[in-house]
Amino acid sequence: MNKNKFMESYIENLQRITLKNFAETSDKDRYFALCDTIMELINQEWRNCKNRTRRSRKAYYFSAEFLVGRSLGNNLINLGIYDEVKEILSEIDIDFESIENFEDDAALGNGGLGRLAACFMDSAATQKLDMYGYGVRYREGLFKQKIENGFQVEGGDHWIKDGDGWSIRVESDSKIVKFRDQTVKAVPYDMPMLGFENEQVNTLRLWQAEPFEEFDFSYFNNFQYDKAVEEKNRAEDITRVLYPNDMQREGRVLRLKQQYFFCSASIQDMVSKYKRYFDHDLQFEDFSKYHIIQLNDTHPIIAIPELIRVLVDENGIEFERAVEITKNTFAFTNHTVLQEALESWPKDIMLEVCPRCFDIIKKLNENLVKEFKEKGLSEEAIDPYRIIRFDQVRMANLAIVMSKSVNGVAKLHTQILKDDTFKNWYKLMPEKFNNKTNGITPRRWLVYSNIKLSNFITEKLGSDDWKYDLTKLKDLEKYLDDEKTLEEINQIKFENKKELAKYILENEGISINPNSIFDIQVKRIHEYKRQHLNLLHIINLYHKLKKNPDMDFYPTTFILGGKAAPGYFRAKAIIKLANEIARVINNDEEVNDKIKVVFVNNYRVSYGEKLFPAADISEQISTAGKEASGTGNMKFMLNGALTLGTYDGANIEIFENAGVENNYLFGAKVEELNEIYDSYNPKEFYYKNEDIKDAVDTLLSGELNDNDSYMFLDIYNCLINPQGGEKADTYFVLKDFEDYKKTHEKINKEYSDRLTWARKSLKNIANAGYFSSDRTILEYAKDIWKL
Ligand code: HBZ
Repeated sequence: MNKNKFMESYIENLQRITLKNFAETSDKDRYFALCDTIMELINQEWRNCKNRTRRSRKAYYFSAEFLVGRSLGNNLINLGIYDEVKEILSEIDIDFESIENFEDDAALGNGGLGRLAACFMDSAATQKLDMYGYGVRYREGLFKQKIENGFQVEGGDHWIKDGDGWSIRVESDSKIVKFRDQTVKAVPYDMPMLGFENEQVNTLRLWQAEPFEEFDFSYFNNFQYDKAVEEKNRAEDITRVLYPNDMQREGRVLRLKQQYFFCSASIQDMVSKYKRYFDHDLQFEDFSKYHIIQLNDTHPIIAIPELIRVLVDENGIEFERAVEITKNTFAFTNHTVLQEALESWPKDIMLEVCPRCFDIIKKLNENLVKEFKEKGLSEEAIDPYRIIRFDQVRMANLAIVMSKSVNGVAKLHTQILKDDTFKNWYKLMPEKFNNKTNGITPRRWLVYSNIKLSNFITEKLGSDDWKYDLTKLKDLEKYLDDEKTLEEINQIKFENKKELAKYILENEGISINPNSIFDIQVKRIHEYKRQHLNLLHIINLYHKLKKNPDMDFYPTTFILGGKAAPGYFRAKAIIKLANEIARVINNDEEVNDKIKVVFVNNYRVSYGEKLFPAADISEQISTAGKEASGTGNMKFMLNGALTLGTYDGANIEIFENAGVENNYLFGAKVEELNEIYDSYNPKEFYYKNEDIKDAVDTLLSGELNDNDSYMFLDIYNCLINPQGGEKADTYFVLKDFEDYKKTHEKINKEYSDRLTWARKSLKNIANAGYFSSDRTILEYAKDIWKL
């Protein structure tokens, strides 16, 4: 990059888009001018990539969510010009940080599933894999969380209200999407996905719904302006908002419309390009030679009948042939074993949204049943496989029949899919099933967000090759017994903790001590993730410190954060509980130099970038068997935190790689929980264990105030006093409490041996290489996509 030229074009852009003199421009102006300048810089390479890959085999990642976060810093890092641009800006007296903070997160996802898609985009480009992302351009991303009087209050997230510096509207590639009762235009917005210092620019294409005709002039001419506007709104409604439920299927018509909308537009896009670029010898049999579609969970599965529809209805291909082509084109990833997340659509809703797709699904189901009957299976034996049963379309079954690959996202998770969730399918077609343990991009989650550690690693390894091949971190192990290195590690962590403390003071109004242990749990709020186990433990610890102020105890700051789905009462109760515990403890001068509790407001990607580098302890405490993988656990590990975790998801692989002795494993294993499932009685634990009783009773003792919301009663009930046929403590919080508490005591003791701790921290960093999404995406490319 030519520095002078960059500066020149930046100032030019700034003045052109604002019509202001430089001194009069605002942070917003300066931010958007910088986006423009960077987009100009990558334009050529982006076009080159598009042209070069026209006729190559590509992978298409279909996902209803891409949780991208901010792009400015990450793009500069990937272009290799982060430091230079910062310098250029400071030369003209612009503070980079304030421009950076102007950018709203692109929060087009709920949590792990959406963030994984974004990490995959980064890694695919970095590995020079031709992967295209297809998704939805929601006008409103995931709601903004405010905390009022300890309660979560949701606000809108109109993230592009000031503009969108990172997308190009490609009007000419618009598609028409037809619903039974409505026809809309799908307009693509393309975001560049930059590889790390390698000139590869892939595309994330997000579709926005607009009225087919901007204005219906018949209404207009009849002075029915409201009708005309109504139609416009009805079209725009489709991509107006991201549904905020994670791990919970959403059964509304509008949700299926969203899914069909982006899948139909994407399939049409692929087919029309195929016809355009391959037309001289067009053979649809070859379609699957050039396209492989990875389905990110059940949300995009409607793309399967849509491809058949386009092939059969619009291109005159015979049904059976279309089915064969389709079967070779799709692959399916599952992200959860929670039954409440598995999508099924009532026949009526499907008929209302996409009747032709329902027709096709029905035919696929009939063929399947026929095939099974010919094999001699009884009606009953066929039941678990049916795509349609009791007038419900079971999306996972549709995907499994019609895909060449089915994968889980961590070893244990894939095993559970085989043994349990999809066991019938596994018996029938074992060859389809495979594991792809998740990963995270080290560019965003270390190089960008933890500059100090990143520079330190480069210095120690004598090169920055590790940014391209994260397994190179292993070489850091040669410093395991080097005191100076270990002290430096502690120093870097301390600096990061000071920065976080400053940020938390500014944003949460709570002052925390950077010399205390930073124990962090950030993720969506869900019972299976057991934030309430964390909170019950804090309550009990607080009481112990009150009773015994001279107790040997290393000061600890417990930090929690995450959003609850707006309709998930119990998750919201957990948030209220966290805030109430924080209020009581932080205001109690007898203890607040020893423990503090912070519930960070509006946890999101850009907040995570500040939290992961500053953690000593990473809380990964889900009920064994329930967290498919987790990816936050990897972000903490890569930044040198020790995992306090159950034997679940990718925690297991973290323990395997970094050594269980360098982390803190606790709690029951899946096999044990399966065994005791029917006989489990949490009351036994409650009556036998004083600490448990103390913590649970506090929910109702009056010491904590839920402002008559009955929220704490709800948590109490779900643990030991189940209502209306519910099972008590389904997530085994009380069962695991004692072990959790003891493990915390161990942590608290061991933390004061600062060098031994640093050694463990280094062990984790050095062995985090496996968890790069570069590794994951290469496995998809090799085993499934054959790219
Ligand atoms: O996917 C998460 C898993 O819980 C987590 O363990 C894993 O690491 C991550 C990436 O594989 N699953 C989700 O985030 N699931 C959803 O977000 C979701 C959203 C809407 C739904 C269902 C699931 O209808």
